Amino acid sequence: LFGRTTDVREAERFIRLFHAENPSAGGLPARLRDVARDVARHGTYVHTFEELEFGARVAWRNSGRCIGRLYWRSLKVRDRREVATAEGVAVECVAHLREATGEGRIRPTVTVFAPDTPAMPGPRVLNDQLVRYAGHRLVGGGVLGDPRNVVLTDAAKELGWRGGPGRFDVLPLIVRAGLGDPLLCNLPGDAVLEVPLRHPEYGWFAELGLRWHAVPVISDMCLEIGGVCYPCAPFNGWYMGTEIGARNLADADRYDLLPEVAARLGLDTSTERSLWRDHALVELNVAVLHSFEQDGVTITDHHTESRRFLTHLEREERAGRRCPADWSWIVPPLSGGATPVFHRYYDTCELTPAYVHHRPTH
Ligand code: HEM
Ligand code: NRG
Repeated sequence: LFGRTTDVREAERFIRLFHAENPSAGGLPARLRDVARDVARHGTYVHTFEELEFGARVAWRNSGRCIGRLYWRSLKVRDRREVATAEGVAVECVAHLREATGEGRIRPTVTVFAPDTPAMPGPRVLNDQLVRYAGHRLVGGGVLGDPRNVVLTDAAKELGWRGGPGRFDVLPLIVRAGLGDPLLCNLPGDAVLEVPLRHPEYGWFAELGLRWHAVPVISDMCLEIGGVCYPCAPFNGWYMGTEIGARNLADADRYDLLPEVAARLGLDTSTERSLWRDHALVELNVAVLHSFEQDGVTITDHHTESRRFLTHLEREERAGRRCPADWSWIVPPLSGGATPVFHRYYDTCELTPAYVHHRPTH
């Protein structure tokens, strides 16, 4: 066996959950019997579209690290379970980007490709997100671009990619089907919306030449539903500004821009006590929110999103459900204590369906 067999107890638990939350579906005993029979005969079973859609949405609802869960019911589910070839996956990932981007009106979307079965593992995208900026190793040491992606960039070059070298070169997709060789696929430029960053007050900010892509599409997590693993199920919502302004562009092991922004702001960087880092962080985050908003690209700020998340918790409680949350991921990386999510503890249980990080494949 190369692939994976389904645990029938997991399957039964999911089918019961689906019917408990969707009483109009009907026919629970018959469905349980059919699923048990299919698992016994074939080692797995096939979800109905309704089960898949519900499973993908509940997996979002169960994501303890995600602050954006208030709208979990509105997730758009693209059922592409018939797609298992590398070419097919690449084509559908591009289609996902176009549909989810919506010219800036971003729609939370997941595309579900073929699952692991006892006979064959499902396809996989090796990129951790569909859109990633290259990190080019420089000869004298150091990295041009996003240091987070040097290994992926090496892999792409190894497979023949000739891009860059710039600071924001969009990497090609690397897709692997079943046990086959990886396929390289360049993303068409018009499928990748990007936002050039500028500041509402400081004209020089645009000269820094910074940009970020509009849509975060996580493509290296496995969607687990009722004992079935979908190893390729790229999903997206929209960005919270701090992800870009307080982490991607600010972290010392990412774009590390605080010293440059502080210098341009004319801050005193000779002492930590001038709080130049904090000041630069705020202006960087102002620029991110301002630029996305001006370009009509959906984005949220951490104050609004924190309040929404507490509304979500209240709703879940009223529905009689446990809602897992991981404080260290929920609290934003900027002004944590100024947001209401900071001042409390959360239920740390783990629930399925779920999006999970699987063993790295490269
Ligand atoms: C993590 C916001 C939609 C699933 C996160 C994080 C943020 C966030 C800020 C933490 C990221 C980090 O610190 O690196 C949002 C917002 C959304 C959204 C604003 C807008 C609609 C979604 C959707 C899904 C999802 C549609 C799945 C269907 C997750 C998961 C994680 C996460 C699984 C953890 C990722 C990991 O472990 O690396 N989200 N999210 N989110 N979100 Fe969301
Ligand atoms: N911090 C990562 C993205 C992680 C997920 N964030 C979301 N997810 N907003 C980054 O690229 O900065 N989402 O599905 O919307």
